Amino acid sequence: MAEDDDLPEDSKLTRTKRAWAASGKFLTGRTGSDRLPPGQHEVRDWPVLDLGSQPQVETHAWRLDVTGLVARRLSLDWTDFNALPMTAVRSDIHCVTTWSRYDNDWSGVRVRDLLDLADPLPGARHVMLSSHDGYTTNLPLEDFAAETALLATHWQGRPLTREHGGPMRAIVPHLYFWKSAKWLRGIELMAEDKPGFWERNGYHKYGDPWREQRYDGDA
Ligand SMILES: Nc1nc2c(c(=O)[nH]1)N[C@H]1C(S)=C(S)[C@@H](COP(=O)(O)O)O[C@H]1N2
Ligand SMILES: [Mo]
Repeated sequence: MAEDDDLPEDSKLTRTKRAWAASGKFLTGRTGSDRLPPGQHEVRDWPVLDLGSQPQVETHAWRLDVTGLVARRLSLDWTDFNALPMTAVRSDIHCVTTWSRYDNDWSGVRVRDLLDLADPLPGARHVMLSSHDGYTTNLPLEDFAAETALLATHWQGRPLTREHGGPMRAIVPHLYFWKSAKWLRGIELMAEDKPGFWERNGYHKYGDPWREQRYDGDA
């Protein structure tokens, strides 16, 4: 797995998005509709956004590790993972770059079901997700364990494509989409919060689209 040092903190994309965060671009302060959070617009296609590398993760070499504050550390291979109960969830995507996409039919393993196996210790409050491209993102354990949060392998009935994070990605639909790590490799449970990639580059540590928490410092 790539270390944080290998990440393109100085790529054009990162510099541009850091500048948006610094200037508050896209912040409207308007209220959204019942379904569309403030400052968002609906799209029908599905844009691809990442740091520019789309790792090819072969299922024979695939692993998912659950580490940190757990009673039982897990290291699952693809066969172990696919033996877990599968769940289907329909949800909307809200990306911080202002597009939203309705009615995505995901299937995969409910995050909660996996966490139950690992048995989080009482002090576990936050998680850090890390991916095969070196990407990281943080969120509260409670949000990651939400009823609708999934470790998704399928979208609209078909296996997730590589560009969208296949063979497996996180989906946490109630937060901005940057929290939904593609090509997920590891889940670390932690006592204290710690910023991931975009959270170190000007983005909000929580990222609730309904409160328009785009950038670090937004209420
Ligand atoms: N591993 C990884 N996951 C990632 C990213 C990334 O660069 N690497 N980008 C995030 C961002 S900013 C967004 S908006 C969504 C985009 O997912 P999509 O390309 O399937 O639309 O993935 C998120 N998860
Ligand atoms: Mo994003």
